[in-house]
Amino acid sequence: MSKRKLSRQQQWRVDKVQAERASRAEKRDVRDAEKLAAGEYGAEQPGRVMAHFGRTLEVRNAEGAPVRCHLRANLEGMVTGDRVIWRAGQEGSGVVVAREERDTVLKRPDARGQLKPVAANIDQILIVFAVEPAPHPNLIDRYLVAAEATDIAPVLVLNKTDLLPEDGGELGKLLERYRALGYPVVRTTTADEAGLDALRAQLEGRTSVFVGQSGVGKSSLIDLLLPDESLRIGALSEDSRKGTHTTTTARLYTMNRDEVTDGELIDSPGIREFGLIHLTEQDVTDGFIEFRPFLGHCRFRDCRHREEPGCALLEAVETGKIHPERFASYRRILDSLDA
Ligand SMILES: Nc1nc2c(ncn2[C@@H]2O[C@H](COP(=O)(O)OP(=O)(O)OP(=O)(O)O)[C@@H](O)[C@H]2O)c(=O)[nH]1
Ligand SMILES: [Mg+2]
Ligand SMILES: [Zn+2]
Repeated sequence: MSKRKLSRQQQWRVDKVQAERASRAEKRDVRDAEKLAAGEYGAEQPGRVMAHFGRTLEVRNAEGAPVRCHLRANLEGMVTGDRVIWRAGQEGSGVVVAREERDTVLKRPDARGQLKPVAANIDQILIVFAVEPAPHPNLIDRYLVAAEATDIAPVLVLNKTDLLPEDGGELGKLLERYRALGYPVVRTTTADEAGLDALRAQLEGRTSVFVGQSGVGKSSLIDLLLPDESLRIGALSEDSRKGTHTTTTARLYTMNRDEVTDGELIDSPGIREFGLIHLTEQDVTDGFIEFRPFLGHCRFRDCRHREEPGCALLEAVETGKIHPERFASYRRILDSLDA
């Protein structure tokens, strides 16, 4: 009895908070509408979302300058990289009134497993990993599967090569394996220019999002590529070896050369694990690109590539056409989908 009463009271409180929120949004909308009608906002113009903080956005105007904008209450879910229509208000701020169609969007599951957009209108995903903190065994495969499922081209970047042993170590070998599969790979270190030049060449003329574990050096690399910007970089402490989540929100930067835009870079917060629970078994299979020539050649049409006789994938592993570690990684990802 008392329990029910309490929950009714809780419900009432939740309703009240929601009603207040809606009424605030409504008031703001009415205010916007009045201002728009009164001509207090300028003409519609295109812009690009550089970063967002709740319902406040930083929009880049046509001249490349940042404008702080708020969002009309009927608009939701803007992300860094979105192309928008906005109108200038007084005092240098503005209001975003519409979002244009997205060419591409990178999504990832949040802590509760809900799929959330991270960045929009991007051409390539830079999967950054490092000698320290060392990648979990199948982290790179998980990123690649996620990238293949979005149709945005992935690029592998091994950073902190200054910490590699002379012979390149296990990670050096691993990287070559991915190069052999056809993925572009770049080795970098903030300690010298050679790798940065290769990275710059890979970024030119494209919009790229940097993803990867916290502490691998995403912000450090972008900071070096953009002499005019200064990014927050993780402290060099014992703790930062584990990654400290220094970057907290995705932000778009413009790479210029001779005053001409020559590529766009999006820094993103590091993540512990790239969950793939939003993908189907088929998506995961398709995400292993070297499996493709063998798919459809198993004896059984519904082969799940476990122990079935006449499985073309298992045969390819036997004959060395598919690397056994990649296949083991595939199995592990499938098992994690069931969990
Ligand atoms: N030795 C070495 N250290 C590096 C290199 N690149 C970055 N670091 C260091 O790695 C640490 C983490 O760098 P960040 O750039 O903050 O890493 P991040 O990937 O942006 O991390 P989050 O923002 O938390 O996702 C800092 O202490 C950097 O100085 C490198 O090439 N070599
Ligand atoms: Mg960072
Ligand atoms: Zn099979």
